[in-house]
Amino acid sequence: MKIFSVKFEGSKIQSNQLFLYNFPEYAFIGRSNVGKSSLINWITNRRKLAKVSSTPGRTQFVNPFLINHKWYLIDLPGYGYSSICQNKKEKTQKLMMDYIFYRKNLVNIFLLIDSRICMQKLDLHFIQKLKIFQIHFCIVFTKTDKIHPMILNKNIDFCKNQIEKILFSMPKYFKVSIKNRNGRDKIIQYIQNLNEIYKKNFTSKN
Ligand SMILES: Nc1nc2c(ncn2[C@@H]2O[C@H](COP(=O)(O)OP(=O)(O)OP(=O)(O)O)[C@@H](O)[C@H]2O)c(=O)[nH]1
Ligand SMILES: [Mg+2]
Repeated sequence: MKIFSVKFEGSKIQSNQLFLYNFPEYAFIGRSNVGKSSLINWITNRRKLAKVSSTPGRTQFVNPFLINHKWYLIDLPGYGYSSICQNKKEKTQKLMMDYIFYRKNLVNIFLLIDSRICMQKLDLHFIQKLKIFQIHFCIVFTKTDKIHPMILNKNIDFCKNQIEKILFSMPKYFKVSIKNRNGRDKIIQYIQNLNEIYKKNFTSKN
């Protein structure tokens, strides 16, 4: 699938500002600084679309990007440590949670894990919630350029083990490096497949 059009629809700072279209949505979530905004920029091939920073807590709102006039990529604030003040952080987390757990058009969550740091308590807690709310998700191991391939595989096995204690099996996962330009095509293909399924289900219901 070629990405020929990308439109930023403006930051949504409250849940009631969320848009009403029936297009499928794909959201990126994970600890602050894991690489969510960078991955969106890379998928869309636009360097400065989503704001990236080396300081955790850069993305603070729900940021929707309309792709090819037909589906959305959603950049979300991260969870865990961030450099923003407590009051702001609480609002940001509520907005993010409201979006994830109550959004009907949300087809899939890409849950990003830093391949060097592996699963942390917060990630596992988040996966538990996704399970309870029956939200479809897959895992993306990020920053794979920063780690030796053998350690990467070892870390992935460790994560699989942790996840299998919560779910019956490991969900689909991807390995990406923005620096080495690895993993983009597989993610786009995955989205394309889910778009097809969404289209079929949507047309059969209407
Ligand atoms: N080496 C390397 N650095 C990366 C990669 N992906 C992201 N980064 C860097 O990681 C830092 C954080 O990236 P962001 O995309 O802002 O992370 P985020 O998850 O959106 O962060 P918040 O919005 O703060 O939650 C930036 O300095 C990026 O350049 C990667 O694949 N390889
Ligand atoms: Mg961000």
